[in-house]
Amino acid sequence: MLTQDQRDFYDRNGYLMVENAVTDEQLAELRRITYDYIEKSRAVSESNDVYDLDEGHSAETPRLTRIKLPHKQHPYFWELLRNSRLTEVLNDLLGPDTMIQTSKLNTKAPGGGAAVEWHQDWAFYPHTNDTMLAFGLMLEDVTEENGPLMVIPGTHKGPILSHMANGVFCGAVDPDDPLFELDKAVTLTGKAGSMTVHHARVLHGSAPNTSDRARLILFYECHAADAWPLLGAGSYIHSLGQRKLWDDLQDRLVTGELCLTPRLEQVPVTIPLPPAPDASSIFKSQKTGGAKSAFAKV
Ligand SMILES: O=C(O)CCC(=O)C(=O)O
Repeated sequence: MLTQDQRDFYDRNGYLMVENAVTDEQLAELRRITYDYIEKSRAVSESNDVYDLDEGHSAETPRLTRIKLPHKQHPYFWELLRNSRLTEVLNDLLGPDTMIQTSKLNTKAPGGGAAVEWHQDWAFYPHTNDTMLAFGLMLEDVTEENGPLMVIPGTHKGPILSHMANGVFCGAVDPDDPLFELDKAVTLTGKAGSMTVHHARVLHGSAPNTSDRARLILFYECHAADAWPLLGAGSYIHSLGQRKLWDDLQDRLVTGELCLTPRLEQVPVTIPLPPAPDASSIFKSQKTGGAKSAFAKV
């Protein structure tokens, strides 16, 4: 359970660091499964439903940007979210009825693993209310050198900045946007087993990995069951048809019950369209959408 101070900190700043979010045994199992996936990526030469490959990936030197949807790839990732300390933090911050929006295991390979340009997750998937967050569970130590997550405190209460470039949704803010205050950024480093929490509206990004160690962070993006997607990354539900939509909702329930009466709040919404030429992941949207880099300047 989080303390009242931790909850207040999250409400005020839009982020939180939770130490020892998993046990040593859970961490060891997560690492074993993850390195097994990385090992198996040697046989893969193009991005597919499991892997998003980084530049320079080969059978000799696996380089991934991401393992996609880990909670669907391996039951342990799903079990962890449903029955662990993570579940308690989820209920503390979102209430009893919670759903997963998506998951990803961002693997920033040693020596250059890609930056994630500054953005607000909300810009990708606006919902009827913003009771939404992302967990970032560190599977290896995260230091200044291996591409830590950075956040700008308090921005979850501010505007959603433009994520457009060249007329398309590029999934990143313009580093020259006067509303983007990089000097207020906080870097979230920690020991393996620590977990960051960030609100869906908080501005965040991460630099390339300049170390010789992998940076492995397992992200779970979740929301209260009464937050319903409007469009964007959640828009696949519109093409499912009623039966599959219903099944999908059950599959995404983490705790409590589904809620068929969306809570409508006064939230800032811009529909993330038109998409970048390749919108299959944030890395692809930022790259093919022509996002300007805030990290190139640093
Ligand atoms: O991997 C990271 O450092 C950040 C990931 C992220 O913000 C995202 O995928 O939306």
